Amino acid sequence: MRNIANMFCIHGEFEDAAPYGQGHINDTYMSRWNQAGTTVRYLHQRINHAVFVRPDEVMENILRVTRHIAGKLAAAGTAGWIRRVLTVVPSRDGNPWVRDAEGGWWRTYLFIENAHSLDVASTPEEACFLGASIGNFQKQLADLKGERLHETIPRFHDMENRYRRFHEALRSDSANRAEDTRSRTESGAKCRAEKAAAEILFMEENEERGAILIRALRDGRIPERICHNDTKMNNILIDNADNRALCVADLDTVMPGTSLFDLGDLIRTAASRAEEDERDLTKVIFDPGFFRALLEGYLSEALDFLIPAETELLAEAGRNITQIMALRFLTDYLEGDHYYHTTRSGHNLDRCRNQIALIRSMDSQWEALLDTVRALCV
Ligand code: ADP
Ligand code: GN1
Ligand code: MG
Repeated sequence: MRNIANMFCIHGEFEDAAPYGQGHINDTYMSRWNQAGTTVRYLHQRINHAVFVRPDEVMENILRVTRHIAGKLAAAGTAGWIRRVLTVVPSRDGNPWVRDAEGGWWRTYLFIENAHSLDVASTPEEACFLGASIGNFQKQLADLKGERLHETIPRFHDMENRYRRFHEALRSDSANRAEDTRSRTESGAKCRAEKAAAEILFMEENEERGAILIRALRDGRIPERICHNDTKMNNILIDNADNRALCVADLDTVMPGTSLFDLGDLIRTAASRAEEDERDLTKVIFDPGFFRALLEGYLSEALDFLIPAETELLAEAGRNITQIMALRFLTDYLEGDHYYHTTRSGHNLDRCRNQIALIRSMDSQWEALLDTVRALCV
């Protein structure tokens, strides 16, 4: 890490570095530097090159987006603006990345101090702040000029594409995890726990409904907007001082999409009362109070620019993005866990089961969720 970190334009004396954060995709490290007597931290990430095949384009997007937001915050005289947007630290030769000897791509950000991120919201008020930060992020980017941003992962939230890949994984069943073979084995209990037959059935039954958002986007019924595409709540930094959302991080997938993808991913994470990989499914409850608060926050920023076809789908967005995550976790499980970082056997299947439980919890209160949306969008 010392060698990598030294390739960036950082003053001072390197002290140490350690792995950092809970991300599923990149490898993240925090380093400490002695800058003439003051310890200053930086965040370094090895960009997952298997996931992001054009890291140069990822960084081009991130530079455009962060400079745009920083310019706005500074122009408005926002106090403490430097903690409200990620700042890319260039390499010593002026690039927003460096390459290591193994061909890896690295980037560095200023470390945003006195902030934290959470996997589960603790109060509706917190959910409200998170919602407002995503609405604000979309608003900040609404007037970004120039070329369309690169699609850093093509068809990322395209449910039809995700289902095609799921069916392929199912057909090949390369890790032998699809079929429930408990009747044919000695160790039936373990086998049943690790096979995915029930989850596969759920996905098949929900395929048609899952296509609602992507069809609306493709048919032009809802507008394409610049969005973040990965707004699970632990990608939002929260200020330790007042517990308000401070800065939207993890910008690799900032690209064209629909506002509903971002709202949906936040609903999925901030209105659930459990972490995404909680195995005790009795704890996986969709909380209508957190949902309402989150929407209130989001709409306080976004109601001005959303069109009716978008507001009609606000509840569906939460269900939809939860479904796409269940499907992606299941597909990765069937393929042998190549995509997401996992820390235990069956981790992706646990995540899939958790997301299905969350959908069931939403479905059991669906009419009330629609009433909430209608009440807030008048
Ligand atoms: P991944 O793509 O693997 O999810 P992230 O970019 O989300 O990686 O980073 C991992 C975690 O590190 C985030 O969830 C966030 O809590 C924290 N983080 C990210 N960027 C910064 C930053 N500039 N300063 C402080 N913490 C950060
Ligand atoms: C990944 O990078 P991270 O951990 O914030 C994934 C998201 C999923 C999320 C599920 C680029 O997000 O799409 O929603 O895991 N990011 C990518 O936890 O695939
Ligand atoms: Mg992340």
